[in-house]
Amino acid sequence: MEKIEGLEQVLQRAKEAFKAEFGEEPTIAAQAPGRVNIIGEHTDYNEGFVFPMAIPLGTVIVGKPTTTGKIRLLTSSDVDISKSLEFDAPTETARLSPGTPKWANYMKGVIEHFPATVGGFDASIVTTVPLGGGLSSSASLEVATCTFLESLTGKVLSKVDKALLCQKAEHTFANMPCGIMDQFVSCMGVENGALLIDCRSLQPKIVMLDKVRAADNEEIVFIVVNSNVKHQLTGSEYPQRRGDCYEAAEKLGLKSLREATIANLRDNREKLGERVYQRALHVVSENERCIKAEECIANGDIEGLGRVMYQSHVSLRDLYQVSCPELDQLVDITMQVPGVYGSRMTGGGFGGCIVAAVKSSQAQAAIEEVHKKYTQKATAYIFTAKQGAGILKI
Ligand code: GAF
Repeated sequence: MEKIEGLEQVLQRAKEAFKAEFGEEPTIAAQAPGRVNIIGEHTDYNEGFVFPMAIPLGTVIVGKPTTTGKIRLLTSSDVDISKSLEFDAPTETARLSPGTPKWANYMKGVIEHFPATVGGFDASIVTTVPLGGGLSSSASLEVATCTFLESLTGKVLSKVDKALLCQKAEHTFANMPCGIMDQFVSCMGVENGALLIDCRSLQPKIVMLDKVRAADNEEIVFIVVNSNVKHQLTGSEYPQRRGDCYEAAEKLGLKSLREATIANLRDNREKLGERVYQRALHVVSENERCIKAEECIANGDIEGLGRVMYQSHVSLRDLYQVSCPELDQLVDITMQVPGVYGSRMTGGGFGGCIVAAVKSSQAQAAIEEVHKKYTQKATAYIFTAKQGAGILKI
């Protein structure tokens, strides 16, 4: 099992890097977590339901305002060629636009859309979220940036506005037409709680996870295993899935697939065409599973929770077709371990992670089984849910 670096240590690393680069102490520190989604996949951009929690991996940004009109960024992540970057702070006449290195676009997008003047600043960024690992490294960077800017400018946004701004940054500066789930939970995460989010009303329901127990009252934990197959969601597959869903809603005369029912889809199967029908069937049934998962937790029906998690995987694999052989293998391995109730791919797919609900006493055995049988190198975690983004004491 992977050791998880505490927030204090990450903050320390960011501060040391800042001091080494800029020769001063930072005055502002902000953090935002990544996320894992327990269930409800590819439903957010269909105004549906999702059920994520914020995780103890995240991004820390420390920095200081300057009077130079320049923004200087230093990152310790090993992505892209450039580790530091300098550009002019935006003005009325000279706005920011996306460019290279790619990691900076997530930050530039947030700076550009931020509803207050952002002047010059220096910042050091450290992330512990694996990049392209399906745990929302990008949302974590966007939300940490927005939180940092709130402190820098004194302009504080509501959490929903903040999530929407970060989503817009991802659409416009990273060319990724994502839903709202990742940014939302990174802003609103709750210690020990998952959020059942209605992506139409943007209302979250907090579900405490420390109450999730097996029939014998043993605690249930969520293990997350990274296949270490890198996903690249800005490719064509994600927008294509999104397009299929919009086509289905349009052909059914609905605002979104949130309003569709399974009977509705069956009656219109020919009109939709087989591919679009299957995509829509995944979304509509996944919404039902997501609601069911929360009911199962409330009723202590852990077997039921496990069942919908596994059904979700099968649906993502066969109907939505966003899984890959490595994720399927990890799900199959974990499902065979006694004490594992359910397992599924999590996040956008095409690589990234699986999440499994397992009896706490069996978590280590499940992880060992993965290391023994998975044909590639896996990285495994046991996550407890964490608080969303915030300012850190420096
Ligand atoms: C990615 C997206 F960013 C989310 O909005 C969501 O659609 C997810 O894939 C699939 O559920 O993480």
